[in-house]
Amino acid sequence: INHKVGFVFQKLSFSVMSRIKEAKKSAAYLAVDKHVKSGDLVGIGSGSTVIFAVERLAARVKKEKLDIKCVPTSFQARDLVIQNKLTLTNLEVCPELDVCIDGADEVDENLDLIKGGGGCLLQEKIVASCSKKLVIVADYTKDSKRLGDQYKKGIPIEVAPMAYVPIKNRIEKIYGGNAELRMAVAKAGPVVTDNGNFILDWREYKQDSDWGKINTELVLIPGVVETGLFVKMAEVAYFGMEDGSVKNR
Ligand code: ABF
Repeated sequence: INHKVGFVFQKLSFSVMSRIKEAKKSAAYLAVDKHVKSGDLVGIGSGSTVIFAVERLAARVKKEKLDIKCVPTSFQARDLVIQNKLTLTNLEVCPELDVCIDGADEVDENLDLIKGGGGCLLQEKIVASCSKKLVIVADYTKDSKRLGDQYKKGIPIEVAPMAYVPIKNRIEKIYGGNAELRMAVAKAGPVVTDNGNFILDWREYKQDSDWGKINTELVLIPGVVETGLFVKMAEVAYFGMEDGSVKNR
């Protein structure tokens, strides 16, 4: 019986996974079609949904001879751009971008975001801040009323390695909750970001907080490099839904 239950469970979770994958794809394809035109300088976010955005960009470059240049937000994004034979550039050459397409861990009803579950928050925030608009692509599980309703892994905070303990203590003392050092698989050591820093995942904070204020306060702590709170940055978010439709906000 256990074997049978396991099999049914496996089948069910497989179908949920493939529904989520399809949702990511529809959101990413639609966002690319609506927001990218020839001549654009495009910020390329990180994560699994962005893979579909890059796939769509590559198809349009081939089919429509779309002329775009891409600035990646991580090692993963850079690799995606190269693998898909898109034109790679950087912020030194192109400091002002037309659009940035990126994923998110959670999007609330004001379009405030938690990002950085994949550890790429610093470059994602820099590239987004250099773009005329930040377009978020996500599946329906990321859609939330208030930050913290959906994403339970906490707010990622990128910190200088030497300062992670004092920063952790300070955050817990001022705001409460736990700010845990993010560890690599099998606790092999701390996760090190593309920028050589550590990440604290801050959980059990108050959900109805003023995130703009908290973000500003956090980045003033010496050693805090950036936070995964993206407040008033996104212009629009596309959510692929369970029924195959795409909703935007
Ligand atoms: C990046 O990838 C991150 O800011 C966020 O943590 C994550 C979202 O990933 P996915 O698209 O795989 O859900 O955008």
